[in-house]
Amino acid sequence: MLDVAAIRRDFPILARQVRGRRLVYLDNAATTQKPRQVIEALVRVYEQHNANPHRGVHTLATETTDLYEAARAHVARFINARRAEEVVFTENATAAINLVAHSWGRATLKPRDEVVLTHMEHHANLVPWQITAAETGAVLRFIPLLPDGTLDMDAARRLIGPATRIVAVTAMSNVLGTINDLRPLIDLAHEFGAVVLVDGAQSVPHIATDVQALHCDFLAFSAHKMLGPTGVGVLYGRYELLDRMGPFLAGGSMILKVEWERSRYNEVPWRFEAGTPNYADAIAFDAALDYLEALGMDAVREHEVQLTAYALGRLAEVDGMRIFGPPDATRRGGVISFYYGDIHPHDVGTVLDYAGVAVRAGHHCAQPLMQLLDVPATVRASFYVYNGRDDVDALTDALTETAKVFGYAARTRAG
Ligand code: C6P
Repeated sequence: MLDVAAIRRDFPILARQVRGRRLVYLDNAATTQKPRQVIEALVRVYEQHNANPHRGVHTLATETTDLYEAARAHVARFINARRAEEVVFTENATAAINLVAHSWGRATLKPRDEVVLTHMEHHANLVPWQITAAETGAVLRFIPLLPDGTLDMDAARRLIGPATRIVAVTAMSNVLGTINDLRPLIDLAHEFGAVVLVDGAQSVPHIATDVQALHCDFLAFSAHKMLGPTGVGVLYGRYELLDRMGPFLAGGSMILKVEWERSRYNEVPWRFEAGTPNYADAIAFDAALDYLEALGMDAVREHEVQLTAYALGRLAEVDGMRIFGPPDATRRGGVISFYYGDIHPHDVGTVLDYAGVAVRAGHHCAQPLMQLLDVPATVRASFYVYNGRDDVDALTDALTETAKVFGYAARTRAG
């Protein structure tokens, strides 16, 4: 079990108040807060080592280069990649997916080839494929959802076939919380010679990830959703695939030899890291991984399953509540989206803020999914290692207050 009280002491921001109330931060699927250890690591880079990596022979440049490459090696260990070179640092998960859509997708897709996505994808794993499909003549196909918010695997078996070239699927929905059973999908895609990109933006921060056991070809995620700094993302790619991929951005660092008319590109992964990288934040990300490893990813997951089960129970007691996603906390992550009575989610979010409770209200960058759910938006509470039952209680208490503010409206939809 996690010691939530001790963990909270590591997060300076959790000591502040919002509108005179204790900050109850339940917007972790959007971004997480940072422990002192990560903030100090970032300060240490700038106070002690700062220089441009891979560009100088002086001491500071060598130190920064070593720390930057050590962070890469740590990420590789964290997801059990075979080698550090399989880890490309990007700006965020979005940039990682765009890199694959651009560099792998544009080079390999032909007219009428099929890219299989799902109905629960974030815009980051949808729009890049729309663009690539429009450019190549490829066709997008979508695995639909069952009423409980899980993937329709029978439909998936019908959709994935000889025309499938790429399957791009989220490991965990940022709206429904659904954790997808990826291995059968990946095996199916591989039977037909397709490559599989897993969007791990919501899963890698919360569930131990082993890319070798998963057999995925690409995995994208963001440091800022796992206690790390903003501005750092990761693209994991199987080395053989990355090695066959051309660059996306071009300029310094990604080259071996430049002539006036042509250039020879650098080795993987530096081929994909044009320009000065965000080395300071990548180095601080290393400290975030240390922090998570010290807690233990299995303990993180167990904590969230228990907290989510508790929250699902408490929210179900609230009159007029419509909760989306699988009812079983073991089938989902710590993300709970709901629609409360007839009150617009933005209004709910605003009233909750007056109680110090931070949730996200909106379409969560999943507009087509909102249409499927037949709502304009949802309220979403999402948990992490520093959340406890007291946070869930604060949420449900504040929801009761919200019903009072909006009076009878909260009951109409339920009735
Ligand atoms: N979802 C949310 O509030 P970036 O923004 O690149 O770090 O992550 C993109 C992304 C990709 N896939 C999934 C499943 C995601 O949830 C996200 C980010 C945040 O739900 C911000 S929109």
